[in-house]
Amino acid sequence: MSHESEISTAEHYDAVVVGAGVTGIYQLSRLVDLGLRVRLFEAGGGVGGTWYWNRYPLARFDSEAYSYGYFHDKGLLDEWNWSEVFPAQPEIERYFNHVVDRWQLRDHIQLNTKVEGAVYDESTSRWDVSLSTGEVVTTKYFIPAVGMLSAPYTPPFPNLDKFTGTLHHTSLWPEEPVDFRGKKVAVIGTGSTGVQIIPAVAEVAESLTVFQRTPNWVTPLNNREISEEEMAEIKASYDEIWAKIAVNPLGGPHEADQRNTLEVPEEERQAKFERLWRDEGLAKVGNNFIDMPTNPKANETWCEFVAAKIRSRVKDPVVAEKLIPKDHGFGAKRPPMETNYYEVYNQDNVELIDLHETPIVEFTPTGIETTARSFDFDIVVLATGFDAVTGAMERLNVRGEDGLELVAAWADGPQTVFGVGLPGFPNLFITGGPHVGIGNVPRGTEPQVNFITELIKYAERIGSNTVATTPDAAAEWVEHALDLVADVAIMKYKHNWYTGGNIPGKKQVFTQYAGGIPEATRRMEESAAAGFPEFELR
Ligand code: NA7
Repeated sequence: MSHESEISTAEHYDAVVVGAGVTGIYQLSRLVDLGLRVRLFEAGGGVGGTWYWNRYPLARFDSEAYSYGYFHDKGLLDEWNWSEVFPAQPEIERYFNHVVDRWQLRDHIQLNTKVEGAVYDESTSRWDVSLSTGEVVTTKYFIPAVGMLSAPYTPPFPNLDKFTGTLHHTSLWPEEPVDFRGKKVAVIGTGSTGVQIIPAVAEVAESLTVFQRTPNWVTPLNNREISEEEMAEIKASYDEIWAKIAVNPLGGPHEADQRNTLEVPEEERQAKFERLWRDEGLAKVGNNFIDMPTNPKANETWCEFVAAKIRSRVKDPVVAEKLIPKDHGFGAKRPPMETNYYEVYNQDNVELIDLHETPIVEFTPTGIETTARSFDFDIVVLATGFDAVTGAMERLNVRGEDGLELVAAWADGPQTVFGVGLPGFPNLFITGGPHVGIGNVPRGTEPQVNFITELIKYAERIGSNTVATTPDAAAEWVEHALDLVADVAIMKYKHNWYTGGNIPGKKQVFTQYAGGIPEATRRMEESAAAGFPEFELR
């Protein structure tokens, strides 16, 4: 192995990382620090991953900014100021550019370069990685950090290609601003993304038609500015913030109320719900009563509270009812966070179309036809989500031992150890894909990156050529991950991206690790201390 500090354009690397998102950037920095010759390939024209691609209007965090960044670099914590609790996309993109410069990673990153395939060569135990530039590079370690919400999903609407107006998927948003002023606009989809962009469009468009299939339990983001004084206080208390995050199952600065919902007297419970409603972001999940995800009756009480809030904010009772979920509880789908969302439906220029009542039949050259009406649009926005968790990996065209295709290996659901090692794919490690600790993404992926780094360090120290995940260890890990949700009430609802239920025909299986990020971390640390028994080093 080479330990050259100088970057060379040679075709062989010790490690190739794919994706310059929050996880890939951290993985790259750890490997560079090991002294490896490492290259990161990124399809986009800039760094930031999710925060590069999702540049639609009003895209923003719904995790508290001060819980999301990198915590191990005290100097970074000290010099970076967040302007809001939930800043918008441009500020987050600036943060990642700042980090890449601060950590001097720019020279190791090749932008505008898509990885189109990777094949494991058993004779050399190396990966041949094909790039959109036409080059093929070889690497010992191949580390896709391609994200769990990065493979955009466009539903197969009949005649979509015949539409002559402007069409944008929110996750492939152009760099130049899209002008909605005076335009007839459609937004399809009311997940976290739809809920963010809809108020932006409603404010300026001549008309906005929202096509909603399943309503969500949408609750207030309650964003606000962070003053200079408050930012100074946050900086002074990062250790305490970290201490809270480190023990929180979802990796957020929250603490569940240890009481069971129905044991709390009605009046006190309602007062707590009012506080949660006014609280910031995902506190509605993290600070709620402990049995909210597991006890359907408990979950119902919070849903009734939210439904009453929706009815109080939407003037037309028929529209309000359409916005209230009827077939799933809070948390069964990832709850979106809103700012002025419900009020949009009180505007004269906004109409809500319930696709359960009148489904889309097809696109036409000028718009959309449902079973009831024909609509003309200048712009259609697809806020239709992602082939989540496994989609980005499956689109990479990876072939492991004996030509094993990843898509085939995962036909019955993803097979991993710790969401990191894949049986049949030696020297390949993933992070931020299936079986990552569910919750705040950087908090879930950071322990994986640390684990991968330690594993590589160990393999290099003992002179190992091949690091192979054992099939038994993967089978055991997958069984454990599925057992964790077997009795979780809200997980019985399958129509969500965590289980693949948003993609027609996709195998429905829970794809994340619900044992909590601290527990996932503990298990990885235990493995490292025991010499990585889930892996065979040859
Ligand atoms: P989501 O949450 O998957 O939302 C996608 C939306 O698109 C959702 O409302 C879907 O309705 C709708 N959709 C999908 N397919 C169709 C078709 N065929 N017809 C009509 N409507 C459709 O994606 P987001 O981008 O909003 O958010 C993803 C995550 O990013 C979010 O959870 C946060 O973690 C950040 P459905 O509910 O399937 O009926």
